[in-house]
Amino acid sequence: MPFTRSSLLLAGLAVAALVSAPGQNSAPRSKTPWWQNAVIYQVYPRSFADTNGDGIGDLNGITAHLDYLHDLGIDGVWITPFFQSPQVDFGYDISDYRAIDPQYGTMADFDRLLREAKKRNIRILADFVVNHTSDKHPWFIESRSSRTNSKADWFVWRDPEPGKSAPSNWISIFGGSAWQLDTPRNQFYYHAFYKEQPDLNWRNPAVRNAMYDVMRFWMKRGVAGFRLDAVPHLFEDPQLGDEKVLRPGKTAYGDPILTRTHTDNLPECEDVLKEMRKVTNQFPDGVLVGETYVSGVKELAKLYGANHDELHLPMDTQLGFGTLSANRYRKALLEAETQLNGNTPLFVFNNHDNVRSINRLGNGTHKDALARMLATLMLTPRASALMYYGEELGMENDDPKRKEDVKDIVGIRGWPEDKGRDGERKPMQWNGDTTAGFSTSRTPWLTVAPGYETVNVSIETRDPGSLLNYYKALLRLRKSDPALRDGDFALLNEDDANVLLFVRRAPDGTAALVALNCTPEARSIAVRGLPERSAKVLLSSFAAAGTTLDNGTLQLPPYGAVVARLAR
Ligand code: TEU
Ligand code: CA
Repeated sequence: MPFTRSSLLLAGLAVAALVSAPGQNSAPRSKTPWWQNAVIYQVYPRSFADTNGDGIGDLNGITAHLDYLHDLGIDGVWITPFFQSPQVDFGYDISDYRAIDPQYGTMADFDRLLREAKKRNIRILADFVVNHTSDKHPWFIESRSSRTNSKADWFVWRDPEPGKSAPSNWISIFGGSAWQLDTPRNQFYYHAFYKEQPDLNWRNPAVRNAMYDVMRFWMKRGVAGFRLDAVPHLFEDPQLGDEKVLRPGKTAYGDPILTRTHTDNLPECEDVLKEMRKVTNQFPDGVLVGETYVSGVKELAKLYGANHDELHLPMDTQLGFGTLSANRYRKALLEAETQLNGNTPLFVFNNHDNVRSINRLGNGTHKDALARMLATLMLTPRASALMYYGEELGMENDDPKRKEDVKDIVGIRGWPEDKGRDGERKPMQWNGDTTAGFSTSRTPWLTVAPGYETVNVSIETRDPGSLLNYYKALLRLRKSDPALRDGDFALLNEDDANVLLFVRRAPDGTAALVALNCTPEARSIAVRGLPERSAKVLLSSFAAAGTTLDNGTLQLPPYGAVVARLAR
Protein backbone atom coordinates (compact mmCIF):
# COMPACT_ATOMS: atom_id res chain seq x y z
CA MET A 1 0.00 0.00 0.00
CA PRO A 2 1.37 3.42 -0.88
CA PHE A 3 1.40 5.82 2.04
CA THR A 4 -1.74 7.85 2.43
CA ARG A 5 -0.34 11.22 3.33
CA SER A 6 -3.69 12.93 2.81
CA SER A 7 -4.93 11.25 5.95
CA LEU A 8 -2.52 13.37 7.91
CA LEU A 9 -3.84 16.69 6.67
CA LEU A 10 -5.96 17.46 9.66
CA ALA A 11 -6.49 19.71 12.59
CA GLY A 12 -4.39 22.47 11.17
CA LEU A 13 -1.16 20.76 12.11
CA ALA A 14 1.82 20.81 9.87
CA VAL A 15 2.39 17.86 7.61
CA ALA A 16 6.00 17.47 6.54
CA ALA A 17 9.28 16.56 8.12
CA LEU A 18 7.77 13.93 10.29
CA VAL A 19 10.87 12.93 12.16
CA SER A 20 12.89 14.77 14.71
CA ALA A 21 16.64 14.81 14.85
CA PRO A 22 17.54 13.70 18.35
CA GLY A 23 21.10 14.16 19.52
CA GLN A 24 23.59 11.76 18.06
CA ASN A 25 25.30 11.06 21.36
CA SER A 26 23.46 8.53 23.40
CA ALA A 27 24.08 8.93 27.09
CA PRO A 28 26.22 6.14 28.55
CA ARG A 29 24.19 3.07 29.36
CA SER A 30 23.92 2.24 33.02
CA LYS A 31 24.98 -1.13 34.35
CA THR A 32 21.52 -2.59 33.90
CA PRO A 33 21.48 -5.85 31.98
CA TRP A 34 21.34 -5.42 28.22
CA TRP A 35 17.87 -6.90 27.85
CA GLN A 36 16.19 -4.33 30.10
CA ASN A 37 14.46 -1.80 27.87
CA ALA A 38 16.00 -3.56 24.90
CA VAL A 39 14.39 -3.93 21.51
CA ILE A 40 14.65 -7.40 20.07
CA TYR A 41 13.99 -7.84 16.37
CA GLN A 42 12.51 -11.11 15.22
CA VAL A 43 13.87 -12.56 11.99
CA TYR A 44 11.99 -15.35 10.26
CA PRO A 45 15.08 -16.61 8.45
CA ARG A 46 13.19 -18.36 5.67
CA SER A 47 11.75 -15.01 4.60
CA PHE A 48 14.44 -12.47 5.43
CA ALA A 49 17.11 -12.68 2.73
CA ASP A 50 18.18 -15.44 0.36
CA THR A 51 21.84 -15.37 -0.63
CA ASN A 52 22.20 -18.58 -2.65
CA GLY A 53 19.22 -18.18 -4.95
CA ASP A 54 17.21 -21.20 -3.83
CA GLY A 55 14.23 -19.04 -2.90
CA ILE A 56 14.68 -19.67 0.82
CA GLY A 57 16.19 -17.13 3.18
CA ASP A 58 19.36 -18.17 4.98
CA LEU A 59 21.77 -17.27 7.78
CA ASN A 60 24.13 -15.50 5.40
CA GLY A 61 21.18 -13.32 4.45
CA ILE A 62 20.89 -12.17 8.03
CA THR A 63 24.63 -11.50 8.25
CA ALA A 64 24.44 -9.50 5.02
CA HIS A 65 21.88 -7.17 6.58
CA LEU A 66 23.39 -6.62 10.02
CA ASP A 67 24.32 -3.06 9.11
CA TYR A 68 20.68 -2.40 8.30
CA LEU A 69 19.65 -3.77 11.70
CA HIS A 70 22.37 -1.77 13.41
CA ASP A 71 21.24 1.45 11.72
CA LEU A 72 17.68 0.68 12.69
CA GLY A 73 18.81 0.76 16.30
CA ILE A 74 17.81 -2.62 17.71
CA ASP A 75 19.70 -4.41 20.49
CA GLY A 76 19.12 -8.06 19.73
CA VAL A 77 17.91 -10.41 17.04
CA TRP A 78 15.79 -13.46 17.73
CA ILE A 79 15.99 -15.91 14.86
CA THR A 80 13.17 -18.45 14.56
CA PRO A 81 14.43 -22.06 14.33
CA PHE A 82 17.28 -22.69 11.87
CA PHE A 83 18.13 -26.15 13.22
CA GLN A 84 17.99 -29.42 11.34
CA SER A 85 14.35 -30.08 10.61
CA PRO A 86 12.01 -31.85 8.21
CA GLN A 87 10.27 -28.43 8.03
CA VAL A 88 6.76 -29.78 8.56
CA ASP A 89 6.21 -26.71 10.77
CA PHE A 90 9.00 -24.68 9.11
CA GLY A 91 11.64 -25.41 11.70
CA TYR A 92 9.48 -25.90 14.78
CA ASP A 93 9.96 -29.64 14.29
CA ILE A 94 13.61 -30.19 15.14
CA SER A 95 15.46 -33.41 14.37
CA ASP A 96 18.84 -32.26 15.72
CA TYR A 97 19.10 -29.39 18.21
CA ARG A 98 22.81 -29.04 17.59
CA ALA A 99 22.91 -28.89 13.82
CA ILE A 100 22.05 -26.15 11.33
CA ASP A 101 19.56 -27.12 8.65
CA PRO A 102 21.44 -27.07 5.31
CA GLN A 103 18.62 -24.92 3.87
CA TYR A 104 19.77 -22.15 6.18
CA GLY A 105 23.53 -22.68 5.98
CA THR A 106 26.35 -24.21 7.97
CA MET A 107 27.73 -23.95 11.47
CA ALA A 108 30.53 -21.81 10.02
CA ASP A 109 27.89 -19.43 8.64
CA PHE A 110 26.28 -19.24 12.05
CA ASP A 111 29.58 -18.58 13.82
CA ARG A 112 30.28 -15.80 11.35
CA LEU A 113 26.84 -14.33 12.01
CA LEU A 114 27.60 -14.35 15.74
CA ARG A 115 30.96 -12.66 15.20
CA GLU A 116 29.58 -9.99 12.89
CA ALA A 117 26.64 -9.31 15.19
CA LYS A 118 28.95 -8.91 18.15
CA LYS A 119 31.02 -6.33 16.28
CA ARG A 120 27.82 -4.29 15.99
CA ASN A 121 26.78 -4.85 19.58
CA ILE A 122 23.79 -6.92 18.51
CA ARG A 123 22.92 -9.97 20.63
CA ILE A 124 21.65 -13.11 18.94
CA LEU A 125 18.85 -15.14 20.47
CA ALA A 126 18.00 -18.62 19.27
CA ASP A 127 14.54 -20.14 19.29
CA PHE A 128 14.49 -23.09 21.64
CA VAL A 129 11.65 -25.46 20.82
CA VAL A 130 11.27 -27.08 24.21
CA ASN A 131 7.85 -28.68 24.11
CA HIS A 132 8.43 -31.17 21.33
CA THR A 133 10.90 -32.56 18.84
CA SER A 134 10.35 -33.74 15.28
CA ASP A 135 9.16 -37.32 14.88
CA LYS A 136 12.44 -37.73 12.96
CA HIS A 137 14.57 -36.83 15.99
CA PRO A 138 16.73 -39.83 17.02
CA TRP A 139 15.25 -39.55 20.53
CA PHE A 140 11.75 -40.17 19.20
CA ILE A 141 12.85 -42.78 16.68
CA GLU A 142 14.32 -44.74 19.57
CA SER A 143 11.44 -44.01 21.92
CA ARG A 144 8.80 -45.31 19.52
CA SER A 145 10.78 -48.46 18.71
CA SER A 146 9.79 -50.41 21.86
CA ARG A 147 8.41 -49.98 25.35
CA THR A 148 11.76 -50.84 26.90
CA ASN A 149 14.45 -48.82 25.10
CA SER A 150 16.56 -46.21 26.91
CA LYS A 151 14.37 -43.35 25.60
CA ALA A 152 11.06 -45.19 26.17
CA ASP A 153 9.95 -42.58 28.70
CA TRP A 154 11.28 -39.48 26.87
CA PHE A 155 7.90 -38.74 25.29
CA VAL A 156 4.34 -38.87 26.60
CA TRP A 157 3.01 -42.39 26.01
CA ARG A 158 -0.30 -43.94 27.11
CA ASP A 159 -1.91 -47.34 26.68
CA PRO A 160 -5.04 -47.69 24.58
CA GLU A 161 -8.13 -48.51 26.57
CA PRO A 162 -10.92 -50.77 25.43
CA GLY A 163 -13.89 -48.79 24.13
CA LYS A 164 -11.93 -45.53 23.95
CA SER A 165 -10.58 -44.10 20.72
CA ALA A 166 -7.91 -42.10 22.59
CA PRO A 167 -6.64 -41.76 26.19
CA SER A 168 -8.50 -38.44 26.57
CA ASN A 169 -10.50 -35.99 24.47
CA TRP A 170 -7.58 -33.56 24.20
CA ILE A 171 -7.36 -31.65 20.95
CA SER A 172 -4.20 -30.65 19.11
CA ILE A 173 -3.73 -26.89 18.66
CA PHE A 174 -3.29 -27.64 14.97
CA GLY A 175 -6.46 -29.76 14.72
CA GLY A 176 -7.63 -33.28 15.45
CA SER A 177 -6.94 -35.51 18.43
CA ALA A 178 -3.75 -34.72 20.35
CA TRP A 179 -3.13 -38.47 20.62
CA GLN A 180 -1.57 -40.60 17.90
CA LEU A 181 -1.62 -44.41 18.04
CA ASP A 182 1.80 -45.76 17.13
CA THR A 183 3.27 -49.15 16.32
CA PRO A 184 5.14 -51.23 17.41
CA ARG A 185 4.51 -49.97 20.94
CA ASN A 186 0.77 -50.09 20.29
CA GLN A 187 0.50 -47.00 22.47
CA PHE A 188 -0.59 -43.43 21.93
CA TYR A 189 1.82 -40.53 22.07
CA TYR A 190 0.74 -36.98 22.86
CA HIS A 191 1.33 -34.06 20.53
CA ALA A 192 0.14 -30.53 21.37
CA PHE A 193 0.83 -29.52 17.76
CA TYR A 194 1.20 -31.70 14.60
CA LYS A 195 1.58 -35.45 15.00
CA GLU A 196 5.08 -34.91 13.55
CA GLN A 197 5.83 -32.92 16.74
CA PRO A 198 5.68 -35.41 19.63
CA ASP A 199 5.73 -33.78 23.07
CA LEU A 200 8.81 -34.37 25.21
CA ASN A 201 8.21 -35.77 28.68
CA TRP A 202 9.53 -33.00 30.92
CA ARG A 203 8.78 -35.12 33.99
CA ASN A 204 11.81 -37.20 33.03
CA PRO A 205 15.06 -35.76 34.50
CA ALA A 206 17.07 -37.24 31.63
CA VAL A 207 15.05 -35.15 29.18
CA ARG A 208 15.64 -32.04 31.24
CA ASN A 209 19.38 -32.60 31.39
CA ALA A 210 19.62 -33.30 27.69
CA MET A 211 17.77 -30.06 26.95
CA TYR A 212 19.86 -28.00 29.36
CA ASP A 213 22.96 -29.37 27.61
CA VAL A 214 21.55 -27.99 24.38
CA MET A 215 21.23 -24.57 26.00
CA ARG A 216 24.84 -24.65 27.15
CA PHE A 217 25.98 -25.80 23.71
CA TRP A 218 24.57 -22.66 22.03
CA MET A 219 25.42 -20.21 24.79
CA LYS A 220 29.03 -21.35 24.76
CA ARG A 221 29.07 -20.60 21.02
CA GLY A 222 27.95 -17.04 21.75
CA VAL A 223 24.17 -17.07 21.67
CA ALA A 224 22.95 -14.58 24.30
CA GLY A 225 19.84 -16.53 25.14
CA PHE A 226 16.65 -18.04 23.90
CA ARG A 227 13.11 -17.40 22.98
CA LEU A 228 11.43 -20.42 24.52
CA ASP A 229 8.76 -21.81 22.25
CA ALA A 230 5.31 -22.81 23.49
CA VAL A 231 6.14 -22.52 27.20
CA PRO A 232 2.55 -23.05 28.41
CA HIS A 233 2.46 -26.53 26.87
CA LEU A 234 5.41 -28.18 28.64
CA PHE A 235 3.36 -30.31 31.03
CA GLU A 236 0.19 -32.35 30.87
CA ASP A 237 -1.93 -33.69 33.68
CA PRO A 238 -0.65 -37.24 34.38
CA GLN A 239 -4.20 -38.22 35.40
CA LEU A 240 -5.37 -37.12 31.95
CA GLY A 241 -9.04 -36.22 32.42
CA ASP A 242 -11.34 -35.00 29.67
CA GLU A 243 -11.71 -31.33 28.86
CA LYS A 244 -15.12 -29.66 28.95
CA VAL A 245 -16.82 -27.84 26.12
CA LEU A 246 -15.82 -24.19 26.49
CA ARG A 247 -18.46 -22.92 24.11
CA PRO A 248 -20.62 -24.40 21.40
CA GLY A 249 -19.38 -24.45 17.81
CA LYS A 250 -16.34 -25.79 15.99
CA THR A 251 -12.78 -24.61 15.42
CA ALA A 252 -11.58 -23.85 11.89
CA TYR A 253 -10.28 -27.44 11.85
CA GLY A 254 -13.69 -28.90 12.69
CA ASP A 255 -12.94 -29.73 16.35
CA PRO A 256 -15.14 -28.95 19.33
CA ILE A 257 -14.03 -25.91 21.33
CA LEU A 258 -12.73 -27.30 24.62
CA THR A 259 -11.07 -25.95 27.74
CA ARG A 260 -7.32 -26.65 28.05
CA THR A 261 -7.09 -27.02 31.81
CA HIS A 262 -5.21 -30.34 31.73
CA THR A 263 -2.54 -29.32 29.23
CA ASP A 264 -1.83 -25.58 29.42
CA ASN A 265 0.08 -23.51 31.97
CA LEU A 266 0.41 -26.28 34.55
CA PRO A 267 2.32 -25.18 37.68
CA GLU A 268 5.13 -27.66 36.92
CA CYS A 269 6.24 -25.34 34.07
CA GLU A 270 7.70 -23.04 36.68
CA ASP A 271 10.09 -25.68 38.02
CA VAL A 272 11.58 -26.08 34.57
CA LEU A 273 11.82 -22.33 34.06
CA LYS A 274 13.75 -22.06 37.33
CA GLU A 275 16.19 -24.71 36.18
CA MET A 276 16.62 -23.02 32.82
CA ARG A 277 17.21 -19.70 34.52
CA LYS A 278 20.05 -21.28 36.50
CA VAL A 279 21.64 -22.55 33.31
CA THR A 280 21.26 -19.11 31.73
CA ASN A 281 22.72 -17.36 34.77
CA GLN A 282 26.05 -19.02 34.05
CA PHE A 283 26.43 -16.67 31.09
CA PRO A 284 26.77 -12.89 31.52
CA ASP A 285 24.32 -11.82 28.79
CA GLY A 286 21.95 -14.70 29.43
CA VAL A 287 18.30 -14.03 28.73
CA LEU A 288 15.15 -16.09 28.47
CA VAL A 289 12.29 -14.68 26.46
CA GLY A 290 9.12 -16.71 26.74
CA GLU A 291 6.39 -17.38 24.23
CA THR A 292 3.72 -17.04 26.85
CA TYR A 293 0.15 -16.56 25.81
CA VAL A 294 -1.60 -16.13 29.16
CA SER A 295 -5.07 -15.07 30.16
CA GLY A 296 -4.14 -12.16 32.40
CA VAL A 297 -1.52 -10.22 34.29
CA LYS A 298 -1.50 -12.52 37.34
CA GLU A 299 -0.50 -15.48 35.23
CA LEU A 300 2.06 -13.32 33.44
CA ALA A 301 3.58 -12.06 36.70
CA LYS A 302 4.12 -15.63 37.90
CA LEU A 303 6.27 -16.44 34.89
CA TYR A 304 9.01 -14.08 36.10
CA GLY A 305 9.28 -16.17 39.27
CA ALA A 306 8.54 -14.99 42.79
CA ASN A 307 12.25 -14.22 43.23
CA HIS A 308 12.99 -13.07 39.68
CA ASP A 309 14.20 -16.60 39.06
CA GLU A 310 12.22 -17.75 36.03
CA LEU A 311 11.81 -15.94 32.69
CA HIS A 312 13.55 -12.60 32.21
CA LEU A 313 11.05 -11.54 29.59
CA PRO A 314 7.80 -13.44 29.19
CA MET A 315 5.87 -11.99 26.25
CA ASP A 316 3.15 -9.61 27.44
CA THR A 317 0.33 -10.43 25.05
CA GLN A 318 -2.16 -8.25 26.91
CA LEU A 319 -1.13 -5.04 25.18
CA GLY A 320 -0.49 -6.12 21.62
CA PHE A 321 -2.86 -8.97 20.93
CA GLY A 322 -6.21 -7.57 21.99
CA THR A 323 -8.52 -5.03 20.40
CA LEU A 324 -7.42 -1.48 19.61
CA SER A 325 -8.76 0.62 22.45
CA ALA A 326 -7.40 3.45 24.56
CA ASN A 327 -9.10 2.02 27.65
CA ARG A 328 -7.67 -1.41 27.08
CA TYR A 329 -4.19 -0.08 26.37
CA ARG A 330 -4.35 2.06 29.48
CA LYS A 331 -5.30 -0.94 31.59
CA ALA A 332 -2.55 -3.11 30.08
CA LEU A 333 0.10 -0.43 30.63
CA LEU A 334 -1.04 0.17 34.18
CA GLU A 335 -1.00 -3.54 34.96
CA ALA A 336 2.46 -3.89 33.45
CA GLU A 337 3.64 -0.98 35.59
CA THR A 338 2.08 -2.07 38.86
CA GLN A 339 1.54 -5.82 38.86
CA LEU A 340 4.73 -7.33 37.49
CA ASN A 341 6.68 -6.88 40.74
CA GLY A 342 9.17 -4.51 39.18
CA ASN A 343 10.03 -6.87 36.37
CA THR A 344 10.48 -5.60 32.83
CA PRO A 345 7.43 -6.02 30.58
CA LEU A 346 8.00 -7.28 27.05
CA PHE A 347 5.57 -5.69 24.60
CA VAL A 348 4.88 -7.19 21.21
CA PHE A 349 2.37 -6.55 18.43
CA ASN A 350 3.66 -8.80 15.68
CA ASN A 351 5.14 -12.21 15.11
CA HIS A 352 5.09 -15.10 12.65
CA ASP A 353 1.87 -16.56 14.11
CA ASN A 354 -0.43 -13.57 13.96
CA VAL A 355 -1.93 -11.34 11.29
CA ARG A 356 0.22 -8.21 11.07
CA SER A 357 -1.07 -5.54 13.42
CA ILE A 358 -1.89 -2.87 10.82
CA ASN A 359 -4.21 -5.39 9.15
CA ARG A 360 -5.50 -6.94 12.36
CA LEU A 361 -6.29 -3.68 14.14
CA GLY A 362 -8.16 -0.59 13.04
CA ASN A 363 -10.75 -0.24 10.32
CA GLY A 364 -8.48 -0.51 7.30
CA THR A 365 -8.01 3.24 6.92
CA HIS A 366 -5.03 5.42 7.85
CA LYS A 367 -2.73 2.40 8.04
CA ASP A 368 0.43 4.44 7.91
CA ALA A 369 -0.70 6.57 10.87
CA LEU A 370 -1.85 3.43 12.67
CA ALA A 371 1.58 1.86 12.21
CA ARG A 372 3.22 4.94 13.76
CA MET A 373 0.74 5.02 16.62
CA LEU A 374 1.32 1.36 17.47
CA ALA A 375 5.09 1.76 17.22
CA THR A 376 4.92 4.71 19.61
CA LEU A 377 2.67 2.78 21.98
CA MET A 378 5.09 -0.14 22.04
CA LEU A 379 8.32 1.84 22.23
CA THR A 380 7.70 4.75 24.61
CA PRO A 381 6.53 3.11 27.88
CA ARG A 382 8.92 1.45 30.33
CA ALA A 383 9.42 -1.91 28.68
CA SER A 384 11.42 -4.08 26.39
CA ALA A 385 9.90 -4.79 23.02
CA LEU A 386 9.80 -7.37 20.30
CA MET A 387 9.64 -6.19 16.71
CA TYR A 388 8.89 -8.42 13.74
CA TYR A 389 10.76 -8.05 10.46
CA GLY A 390 9.04 -5.70 8.03
CA GLU A 391 6.99 -4.07 10.77
CA GLU A 392 9.29 -1.06 10.45
CA LEU A 393 8.37 -0.76 6.76
CA GLY A 394 4.63 -1.16 7.04
CA MET A 395 4.66 -4.59 5.41
CA GLU A 396 1.13 -5.92 5.20
CA ASN A 397 -0.38 -9.32 5.61
CA ASP A 398 -0.87 -11.11 2.32
CA ASP A 399 -2.92 -14.24 2.84
CA PRO A 400 -2.96 -16.87 0.10
CA LYS A 401 -5.80 -16.43 -2.39
CA ARG A 402 -6.13 -20.13 -3.27
CA LYS A 403 -5.93 -23.19 -1.08
CA GLU A 404 -3.41 -24.80 -3.43
CA ASP A 405 -0.95 -21.98 -2.72
CA VAL A 406 -0.95 -22.48 1.05
CA LYS A 407 2.36 -23.67 2.55
CA ASP A 408 1.48 -23.61 6.24
CA ILE A 409 -0.40 -26.85 6.91
CA VAL A 410 -2.82 -25.30 9.40
CA GLY A 411 -3.95 -23.07 6.55
CA ILE A 412 -4.78 -26.12 4.44
CA ARG A 413 -6.66 -27.74 7.30
CA GLY A 414 -8.48 -24.57 8.26
CA TRP A 415 -9.20 -23.26 4.75
CA PRO A 416 -10.96 -20.91 4.18
CA GLU A 417 -11.74 -19.88 7.76
CA ASP A 418 -8.09 -20.07 8.83
CA LYS A 419 -5.78 -19.43 5.88
CA GLY A 420 -2.70 -20.20 7.96
CA ARG A 421 0.32 -18.07 8.71
CA ASP A 422 1.84 -17.59 5.24
CA GLY A 423 0.35 -14.08 5.08
CA GLU A 424 2.55 -12.72 7.86
CA ARG A 425 5.64 -14.60 6.65
CA LYS A 426 6.07 -12.97 3.24
CA PRO A 427 9.56 -12.14 1.93
CA MET A 428 11.19 -9.08 3.47
CA GLN A 429 10.87 -6.09 1.17
CA TRP A 430 14.35 -4.76 0.50
CA ASN A 431 13.75 -2.95 -2.78
CA GLY A 432 11.45 -2.59 -5.77
CA ASP A 433 12.91 -5.44 -7.87
CA THR A 434 10.64 -8.31 -8.93
CA THR A 435 11.29 -10.35 -5.83
CA ALA A 436 11.65 -7.30 -3.58
CA GLY A 437 15.39 -7.92 -3.36
CA PHE A 438 14.70 -10.98 -1.22
CA SER A 439 16.07 -13.54 -3.65
CA THR A 440 17.49 -13.92 -7.13
CA SER A 441 15.12 -16.86 -7.61
CA ARG A 442 12.00 -16.04 -9.60
CA THR A 443 10.06 -18.43 -7.40
CA PRO A 444 10.76 -17.62 -3.76
CA TRP A 445 9.16 -20.05 -1.30
CA LEU A 446 6.36 -17.53 -0.77
CA THR A 447 5.47 -14.88 -3.34
CA VAL A 448 6.28 -11.31 -2.42
CA ALA A 449 3.38 -9.28 -1.06
CA PRO A 450 1.81 -6.58 -3.21
CA GLY A 451 2.93 -3.09 -2.30
CA TYR A 452 6.63 -3.96 -2.19
CA GLU A 453 7.25 -1.49 -5.04
CA THR A 454 6.86 1.40 -2.60
CA VAL A 455 7.01 -0.25 0.82
CA ASN A 456 10.65 -1.28 0.92
CA VAL A 457 13.94 -0.54 2.62
CA SER A 458 15.53 1.14 -0.37
CA ILE A 459 12.78 3.71 -0.92
CA GLU A 460 12.00 4.28 2.73
CA THR A 461 15.63 4.84 3.67
CA ARG A 462 15.74 7.79 1.28
CA ASP A 463 12.36 9.26 2.28
CA PRO A 464 12.72 11.30 5.49
CA GLY A 465 8.96 10.99 6.08
CA SER A 466 8.86 7.19 5.79
CA LEU A 467 7.68 4.78 8.44
CA LEU A 468 11.18 3.29 8.50
CA ASN A 469 12.66 6.66 9.41
CA TYR A 470 9.96 7.12 12.03
CA TYR A 471 11.00 3.83 13.65
CA LYS A 472 14.66 4.82 13.50
CA ALA A 473 13.93 8.16 15.14
CA LEU A 474 11.80 6.48 17.77
CA LEU A 475 14.45 3.88 18.58
CA ARG A 476 17.10 6.60 18.85
CA LEU A 477 14.85 8.73 21.01
CA ARG A 478 14.12 5.98 23.50
CA LYS A 479 17.85 5.56 24.05
CA SER A 480 18.88 9.20 24.06
CA ASP A 481 16.00 11.02 25.73
CA PRO A 482 16.37 11.07 29.54
CA ALA A 483 12.60 10.96 30.04
CA LEU A 484 12.05 7.94 27.78
CA ARG A 485 15.18 6.24 29.05
CA ASP A 486 14.94 6.80 32.81
CA GLY A 487 11.60 8.45 33.40
CA ASP A 488 8.77 7.09 35.51
CA PHE A 489 5.34 6.55 34.05
CA ALA A 490 2.06 8.28 34.80
CA LEU A 491 -1.26 8.10 32.99
CA LEU A 492 -3.24 11.27 32.35
CA ASN A 493 -6.87 11.88 31.34
CA GLU A 494 -7.70 8.37 32.46
CA ASP A 495 -11.35 8.65 31.52
CA ASP A 496 -10.70 9.37 27.84
CA ALA A 497 -11.98 6.47 25.78
CA ASN A 498 -10.29 7.65 22.59
CA VAL A 499 -6.91 9.10 23.36
CA LEU A 500 -4.21 7.51 25.48
CA LEU A 501 -2.05 10.01 27.32
CA PHE A 502 0.91 9.47 29.57
CA VAL A 503 3.99 11.23 30.86
CA ARG A 504 7.49 9.92 31.41
CA ARG A 505 9.35 12.09 33.91
CA ALA A 506 13.06 11.58 34.59
CA PRO A 507 14.72 12.20 37.98
CA ASP A 508 16.32 15.37 36.56
CA GLY A 509 12.85 16.71 35.76
CA THR A 510 12.99 16.17 32.01
CA ALA A 511 9.53 15.05 30.97
CA ALA A 512 7.98 13.67 27.83
CA LEU A 513 4.30 13.65 27.04
CA VAL A 514 2.99 10.84 24.84
CA ALA A 515 -0.41 11.26 23.19
CA LEU A 516 -1.93 8.52 21.05
CA ASN A 517 -5.20 8.79 19.23
CA CYS A 518 -6.58 5.25 19.25
CA THR A 519 -9.44 6.03 16.87
CA PRO A 520 -9.75 6.64 13.12
CA GLU A 521 -11.33 10.06 13.77
CA ALA A 522 -9.63 13.34 14.59
CA ARG A 523 -9.75 14.11 18.31
CA SER A 524 -9.24 17.25 20.31
CA ILE A 525 -8.48 17.05 24.02
CA ALA A 526 -7.37 19.18 26.92
CA VAL A 527 -4.52 17.68 28.93
CA ARG A 528 -5.37 17.72 32.62
CA GLY A 529 -3.22 17.60 35.72
CA LEU A 530 0.04 18.95 34.30
CA PRO A 531 1.92 22.01 35.53
CA GLU A 532 3.27 22.52 32.00
CA ARG A 533 1.01 24.43 29.61
CA SER A 534 2.77 23.50 26.42
CA ALA A 535 5.01 20.91 24.87
CA LYS A 536 7.53 20.82 22.06
CA VAL A 537 7.30 17.97 19.54
CA LEU A 538 10.19 15.52 19.66
CA LEU A 539 8.65 13.07 17.23
CA SER A 540 5.22 12.82 15.73
CA SER A 541 3.27 11.19 12.98
CA PHE A 542 1.64 14.50 12.09
CA ALA A 543 3.68 17.46 13.33
CA ALA A 544 7.22 18.54 12.61
CA ALA A 545 9.81 18.28 15.36
CA GLY A 546 10.05 21.55 17.23
CA THR A 547 6.38 22.43 16.79
CA THR A 548 4.89 23.86 19.97
CA LEU A 549 1.75 22.14 21.19
CA ASP A 550 -0.80 23.77 23.46
CA ASN A 551 -1.71 21.32 26.20
CA GLY A 552 -4.99 23.16 26.55
CA THR A 553 -6.27 21.87 23.23
CA LEU A 554 -4.21 19.07 21.85
CA GLN A 555 -5.42 18.16 18.37
CA LEU A 556 -4.74 14.74 17.00
CA PRO A 557 -5.55 13.47 13.50
CA PRO A 558 -6.82 9.86 13.05
CA TYR A 559 -4.45 7.52 14.90
CA GLY A 560 -2.18 10.51 15.45
CA ALA A 561 0.83 9.97 17.70
CA VAL A 562 3.09 12.50 19.33
CA VAL A 563 5.99 12.44 21.76
CA ALA A 564 6.71 15.90 23.10
CA ARG A 565 9.02 17.55 25.60
CA LEU A 566 7.06 19.25 28.33
CA ALA A 567 8.26 22.80 28.67
CA ARG A 568 8.89 23.96 32.20
O1 TEU B 1 3.47 -21.28 18.73
C1 TEU B 1 2.77 -21.75 19.83
C2 TEU B 1 1.37 -21.44 19.84
O2 TEU B 1 0.76 -21.40 20.90
C3 TEU B 1 0.63 -21.39 18.55
O3 TEU B 1 -0.55 -22.08 18.77
C4 TEU B 1 0.21 -20.11 18.01
O4 TEU B 1 -0.75 -19.54 18.86
C5 TEU B 1 -0.39 -20.41 16.68
O5 TEU B 1 0.69 -20.71 15.83
C6 TEU B 1 -1.19 -19.32 16.09
O6 TEU B 1 -1.64 -19.72 14.81
C7 TEU B 1 4.78 -21.70 18.60
C8 TEU B 1 5.42 -21.09 17.37
O7 TEU B 1 5.48 -19.71 17.50
C9 TEU B 1 4.66 -21.55 16.16
O8 TEU B 1 5.16 -20.96 14.98
C10 TEU B 1 4.81 -23.04 16.10
O9 TEU B 1 4.07 -23.55 15.01
C11 TEU B 1 4.35 -23.71 17.40
O10 TEU B 1 4.90 -23.10 18.54
C12 TEU B 1 4.77 -25.15 17.44
O11 TEU B 1 6.14 -25.23 17.66
CA1 CA C 1 18.82 -19.64 0.45
